[in-house]
Amino acid sequence: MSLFTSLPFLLLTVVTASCADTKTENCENIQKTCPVIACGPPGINGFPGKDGRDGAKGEPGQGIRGSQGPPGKMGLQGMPGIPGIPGPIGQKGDPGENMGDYISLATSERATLRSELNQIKNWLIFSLGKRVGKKVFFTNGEKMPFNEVKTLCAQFQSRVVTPMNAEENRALKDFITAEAFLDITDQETEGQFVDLTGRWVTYQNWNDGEPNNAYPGEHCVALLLDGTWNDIACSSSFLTVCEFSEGA
Ligand SMILES: [Ca+2]
Ligand SMILES: [Ca+2]
Repeated sequence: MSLFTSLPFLLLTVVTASCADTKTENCENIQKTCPVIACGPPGINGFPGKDGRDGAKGEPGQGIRGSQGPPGKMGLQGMPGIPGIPGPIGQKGDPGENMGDYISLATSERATLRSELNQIKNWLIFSLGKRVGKKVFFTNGEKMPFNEVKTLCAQFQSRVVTPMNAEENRALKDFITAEAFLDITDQETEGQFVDLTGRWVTYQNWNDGEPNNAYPGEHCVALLLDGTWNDIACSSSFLTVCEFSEGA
């Protein structure tokens, strides 16, 4: 045993021997002031010491990196930017056309177009149609029931042919190559023939014994090849002839 480690034991021995030579009261007083650790009561715990210094930075972890998260919500619309700098002034333009010259040219072109259009119309009438007064007759050469003839003529802004006088009736007779429907019926009142506007026809040119309203009822009218009329069934098929009004 070293001297340093045996020192407390030696001190305790000295004190004990000293106390044995004195009165008990004095000994107790001595013990109250005794500096030896072995003879006093346990001390109170001291305050915690100061925090230690930060340790060295550790190595990165070896865990698996997570997947990228979804994009965040769209932010608010930004404020409009400031107006840009005005561009440079452009070059001076060409002088405008004289409005009077333009109108004159347009008028001249319209006159030319009108003349050409009339020429084309005359060619069509000469080759395909028949003009009488302000009427022009055209046919597609087809035979069909009255209602279909009426519908077809209306599609071309015209009407089923209707001779209003002997001149028109003669022109129509010269034009047709087969018996043709006229725009005249007595469908509303038997025996009272009117055109499709409801107007009673003042000019009539019936064949002998016509109209006879033969069975099962004849309420439409056909122009025969000799120019006379015959009341016939509307469901029968006759030549399609439409009349157009010039200038309409
Ligand atoms: Ca009839
Ligand atoms: Ca008849």
